[in-house]
Amino acid sequence: MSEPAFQRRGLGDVIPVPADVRPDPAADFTIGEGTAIRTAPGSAEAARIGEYLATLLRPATGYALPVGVESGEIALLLEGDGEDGEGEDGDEGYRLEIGASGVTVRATAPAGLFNAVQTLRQLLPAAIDAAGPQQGAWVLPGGLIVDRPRLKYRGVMLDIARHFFTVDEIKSYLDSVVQFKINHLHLHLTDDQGWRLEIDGWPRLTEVSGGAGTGVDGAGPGYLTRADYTDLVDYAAERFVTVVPEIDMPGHVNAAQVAYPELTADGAAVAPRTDTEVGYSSLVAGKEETYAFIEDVVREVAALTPGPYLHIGGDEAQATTAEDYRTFIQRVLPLVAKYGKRVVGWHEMAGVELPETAVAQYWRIEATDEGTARAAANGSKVIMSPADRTYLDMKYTAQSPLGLDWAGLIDVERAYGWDPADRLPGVGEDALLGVEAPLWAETLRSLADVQTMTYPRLPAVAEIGWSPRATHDWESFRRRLAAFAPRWRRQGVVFHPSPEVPWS
Ligand code: TNX
Repeated sequence: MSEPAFQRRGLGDVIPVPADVRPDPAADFTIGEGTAIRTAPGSAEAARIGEYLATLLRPATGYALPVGVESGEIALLLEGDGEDGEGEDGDEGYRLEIGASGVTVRATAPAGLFNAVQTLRQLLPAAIDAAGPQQGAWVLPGGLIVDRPRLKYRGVMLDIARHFFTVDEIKSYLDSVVQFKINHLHLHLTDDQGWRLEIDGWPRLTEVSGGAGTGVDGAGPGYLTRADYTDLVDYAAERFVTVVPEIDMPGHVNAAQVAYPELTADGAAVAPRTDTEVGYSSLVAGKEETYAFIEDVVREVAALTPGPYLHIGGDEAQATTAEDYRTFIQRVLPLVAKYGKRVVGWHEMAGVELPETAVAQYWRIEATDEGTARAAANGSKVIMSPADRTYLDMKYTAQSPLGLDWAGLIDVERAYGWDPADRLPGVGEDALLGVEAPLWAETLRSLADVQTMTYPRLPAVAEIGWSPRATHDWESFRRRLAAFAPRWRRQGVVFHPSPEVPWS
């Protein structure tokens, strides 16, 4: 590779760009043969994050990088930051000081230490991502970073219903997205073409609708057993990512009805679907069987999910009358609450009066949405996922072999050039829970396909969610983004080599 793998990095050369960066070029630190990692005494979490940092650095450096609580030039400490007061930076913030004699990270919570580790990784030369020992100087640029997120929720969504992705593929995806301080993974588990999560008492959901021939073009089989799902949730939690499970209803349910014909209006069997039509299936709002089914599913998903959210879809219910939609949503909202979860739904759900705790996810391309604005005025939070900016399944250009184009073409500048607080009238900064980039899988077949659509656009959405609005700058962003080419190549992450970015 021709790029300078050991080029010294600038202190602000990070995505998302940190809130406050004060370089001190006289205070560079070089990781050496004898460098050790010291973690907060008494904190198993800090020790685990220290070990995670060492695991990232050992292959390329070839150094032992022992982790302990006694001594070490790289310190990961849990405490108030002394100057601004305890807890000032919130759970995810951190303070990173790089000086000639060492590196000190201070955070009030383990999530902050983890975020600082992602920053440290990016501050090292690109060669750090090599699989084996490299000869060169592991210089960290000197100075101080004080960082915290603008928005609490920074998510990515993966559709495993249209095309199934395995636990290992999803784990690999998680490992790549956390580098950009993404902290929620929304799993779209069910749709017309497939049902991908095992549900106790309803075995045909996955036996039939997670079986051979399911998915777009019949590319299945595949589903997550309960153990798989738990394994994923744990893996995500170790990376400070909350899994948000989505069971889409009352539309997008053909796969459930294939498995259980009693969920249709007349109880007659329906055929499996492997095409990409939307808006033709619906659960039956006036049938008690519907709610018995939904309650079993919600109870099970809630029990398997430690995070606070349960996403009930609610989108594109064109086969449900407005009255039935209202009846249905009003029956399901209390069920989600009964099992201790906070409901999230696509913003169509906001056409129905919602409790303040409900979260609406805006996904359309229109400039206004009355229901979402009303929900925000009523105290509900909003996740911004406008399809014309954040949809990772939109083509980059008309020539993109993968993806759809119903929301337009989304190049990197388009993914970066917007602000979530300006997107919808009535939905300002205070109403935002955060941002999310959904990746629908109608055209995707492999992890490489997923990566190609995700990179380099996800970093744009991640920066919008994390970095202060005042730092927003396309020229700066594309220069910082360019530095990821050699990193992604070494990590085995495929990306679209967008010509807008001066790749190194
Ligand atoms: C709309 S976004 C959908 C999905 C499709 C997607 C394709 C949303 C809530 N519904 O069913 O997969 O467009 O871009």
